Amino acid sequence: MTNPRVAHLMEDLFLAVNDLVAKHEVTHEEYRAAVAFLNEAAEAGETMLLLDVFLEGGVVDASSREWRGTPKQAVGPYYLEDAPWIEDGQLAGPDEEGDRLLLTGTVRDVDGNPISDAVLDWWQADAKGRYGAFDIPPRTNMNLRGRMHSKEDGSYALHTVVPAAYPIPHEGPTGRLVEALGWHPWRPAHIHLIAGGDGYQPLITQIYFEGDEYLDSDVGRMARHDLALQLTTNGDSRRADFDIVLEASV
Ligand code: MBD
Ligand code: FE
Repeated sequence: MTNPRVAHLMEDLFLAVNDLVAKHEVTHEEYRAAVAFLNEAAEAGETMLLLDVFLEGGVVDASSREWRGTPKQAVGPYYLEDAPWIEDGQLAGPDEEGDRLLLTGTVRDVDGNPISDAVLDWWQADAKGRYGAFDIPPRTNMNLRGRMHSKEDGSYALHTVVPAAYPIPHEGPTGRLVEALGWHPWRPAHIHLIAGGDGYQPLITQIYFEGDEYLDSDVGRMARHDLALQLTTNGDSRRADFDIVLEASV
C-alpha cells in the first residue's frame, strides 16, 4: 500500500543523499564502509544510541516550533516504561551515593495556572554517570527511575542526587564515529523528565546544571542554558527550583 508521507520524505532523503554523494565525490569504497558501519551498529545494539545522539535533537526542535511550554528535549536511548511510583518524591534511596539534590517547583499551564495531579516520570544517571538497567544490571534495575504526581497546588519536590556527566558508550561503532569526528563522547549531566497531565500535551525534556564543563559541547548537541539549573549549596546538599510548563491539548 502506498504511503504518501513515506514516499515524499524518502524521495527527498534519497535526493539529498545523492546530492551529498555528488558534491563530495563519495567513493564506492566509502559507500561500502558506511553500509558495513550501519550493520555493525545494529549488531552491537546501538541503533537507538546512534540515531538519538546524532538526530533526535533536530527532530525534537523541528516538531516543537509552536510549543510554548518548557523547551522539549530528546528522550534518548535509556527510557524505560513502567518506572515505579515513588513516595514523597524520593527518587534516590538513602544509600545512593552522591551529593543530595532537592529539586522543587510547580507544574503550570502557559497562563501560569497550577496543574494538579500531573504525572512526572523521572530518570537519570547516578553520581558515577551510570543508568540503571543499561549500565547497572539487571535489565529490570529501576535505580533512579520513578514516577510521581504534582500536588493539589501543582507543586512537586524531588529528592535525588546530582547525576554525573555521562560519556556515551565509546567502545563500539557509535564511539568510533564520534572519535572520527574529532568530538568527545560526553553529554553534560542531566535529569530526564516526561511530564503529562489530563488535557495537556506531554512534555519530554531534560534538565542540566550551570557550570557543567560539557554544557556547551554536548555530544548530542542538545543541552541548553535555559534548561540549566543554578544550584545552591548547603553542606553536602544542593537545591534548585524548576517550574514545568505544559500546553493544553488541542
Ligand atoms: C543519553 O543519556 C541521552 O540522554 C541521549 C539523548 C543520548 C545518549 C545518551
Ligand atoms: Fe540521558
